[in-house]
Amino acid sequence: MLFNKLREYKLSYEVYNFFQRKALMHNIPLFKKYGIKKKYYQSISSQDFVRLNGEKNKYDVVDSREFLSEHPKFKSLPQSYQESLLDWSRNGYAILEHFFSEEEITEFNDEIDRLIQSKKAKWQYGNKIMFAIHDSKTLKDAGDRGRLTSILGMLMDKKVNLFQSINFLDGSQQRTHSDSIHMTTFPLGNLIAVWVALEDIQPDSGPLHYYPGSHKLPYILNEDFGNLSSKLKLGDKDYNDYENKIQDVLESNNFQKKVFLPRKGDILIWHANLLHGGEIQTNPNASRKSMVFHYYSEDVICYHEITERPTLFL
Ligand SMILES: O=C(O)CCC(=O)C(=O)O
Repeated sequence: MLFNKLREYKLSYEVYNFFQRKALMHNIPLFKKYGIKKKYYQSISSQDFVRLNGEKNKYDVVDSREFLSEHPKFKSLPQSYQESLLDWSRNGYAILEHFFSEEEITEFNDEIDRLIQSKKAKWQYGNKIMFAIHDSKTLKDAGDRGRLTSILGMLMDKKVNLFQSINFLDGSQQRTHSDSIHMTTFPLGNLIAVWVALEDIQPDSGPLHYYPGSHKLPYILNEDFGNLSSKLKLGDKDYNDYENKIQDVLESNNFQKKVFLPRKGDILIWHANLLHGGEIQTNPNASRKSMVFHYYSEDVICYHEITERPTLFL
């Protein structure tokens, strides 16, 4: 209780961050580039960028259907991948079927079992294994596969770096959100995510859902749900208030929800601002083995809007 109270004060993590210079130094040249008067360990939020105009990503400006095929990587991809990727600008997601082979998926699942059995798996937020890539070369290599990062780099039109992984054995049942409230960048939009099906996904297991086209909505950041902080203290809203705001946004727009029911080895790539979440798991016995990778683009300020912390690259 007291610990949670302390966490509301920026100083609590600024002191910790002071000793994490190496993990935070990525922001230092970018603060300089954008004229942000901050130390590497200080809190940072969208409020620090209000007077700046961040460049938009290429395919948020021009249509991938017109220009993506000019990319040297594009022609080497299977026809079905090309079709899905061409709609990146319009949809904010792409589905690549059979991306990982049966053997690769078995290797990933065995590795996760091993992490769980050896108690190396870091369970957080209920049922999520966070950052398994820090404990497993196999899983890190899975997210770092050149044939994957080259596609992500093509969509972002810049190099991307794997930042985080999440492993699930069952559904997250997480309400609809955009990743940009958790992993935020300046300029906005420099995050990209991949969802990997580690088994055939059943409708009653709490599959991933997403709203095609919703990435074009304005980004919902702290100010948009009244969560402004003061010099010393974080805003007084909680994550539930953010989720309610997203629900309001969805209710006042007309996006059609889609539910992802992939086969083992299929992947879904999504845009930094695509609204998505986990369906309710209606079968309590169903598993939903899956893995998410989040990547930041190179040379952008990386932080966490909801907690106003700069991102630690550990
Ligand atoms: O897999 C899910 O149910 C949700 C995953 C998600 O929202 C995320 O990783 O950002």
